[in-house]
Amino acid sequence: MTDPHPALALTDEVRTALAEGRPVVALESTIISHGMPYPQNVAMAVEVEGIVREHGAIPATIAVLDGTPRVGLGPDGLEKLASDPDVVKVSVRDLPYVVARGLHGATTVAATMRLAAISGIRTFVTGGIGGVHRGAELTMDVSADLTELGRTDVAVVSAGVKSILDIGLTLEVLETLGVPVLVVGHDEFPSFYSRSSGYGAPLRVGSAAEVAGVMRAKWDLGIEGGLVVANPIPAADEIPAAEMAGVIDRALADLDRLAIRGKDATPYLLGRIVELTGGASLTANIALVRANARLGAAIATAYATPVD
Ligand code: PSU
Ligand code: MN
Repeated sequence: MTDPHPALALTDEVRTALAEGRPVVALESTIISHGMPYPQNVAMAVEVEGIVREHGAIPATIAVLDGTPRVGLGPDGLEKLASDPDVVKVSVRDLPYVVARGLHGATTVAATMRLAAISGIRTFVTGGIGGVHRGAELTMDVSADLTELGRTDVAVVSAGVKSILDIGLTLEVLETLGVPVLVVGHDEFPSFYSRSSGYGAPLRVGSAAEVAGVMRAKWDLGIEGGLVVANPIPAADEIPAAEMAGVIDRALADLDRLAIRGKDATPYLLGRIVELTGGASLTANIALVRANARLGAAIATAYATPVD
């Protein structure tokens, strides 16, 4: 059995599953290192891998350890990413440096998509994707996650985008890049903590099988690039958008006051929101990731075993 790329280290389990055409779900690691506090982050990472397995797919958490991009991690790797402050946040532009220097890196949605695609994994589960930041007309802060969605063939399951971003502009850029935005079972695009955002669902689908059908149709036509699969947070776990608005405005004001920019902006905002909500946002965040893991496993299974 040959590896998909000499620079990548796949676990035996992931390599075998891919070679046999069995469903595999990629998971990102910046959500672990820079998205949630320790130790809830490692507990979440272990639990989500378990949910993917219970729903019939193989989990492949992706990160860089000692300069080697890894597809599939053991418990020690997850613990290191969760607890070691020297782990670097790695988007696509950072990958070459972190690999060349032999560093540890946690991959963002963009970098995880790229490594998943090289490995032959087409389904990826996370919490929220990056997008166009508020005020981007001046700062030009637009996440490389969007660039990658425009060119790399992976379906990304998320609960939409947080309103730390400009949701309307994020949807506009996704449209420009030719990225299908599918909302599962809902008429509105969700805003992470809330099922609503004030923006309609660009496309609505009813099931994992339908998502898999759109993935196949896109790539069979030779249309390169990813898909956004937005899974609204379960109603029981929702925090109303109006309740989050004040918290988010305060976090954005603090960001401004501290003049935090570039790759540090998103991790700062995520951490500040957890502080300002006294942990309530973290509970909601973990709940939506669980729901996304269930949906992602179902999509990977439907994509691996077409019924038609
Ligand atoms: N949004 C979240 N949780 C996250 C992230 C974004 O709600 O953990 C992380 C993801 O790894 C995402 C990255 O890919 O932040 C985007 O960072 P930036 O905005 O710097 O591109
Ligand atoms: Mn940015």
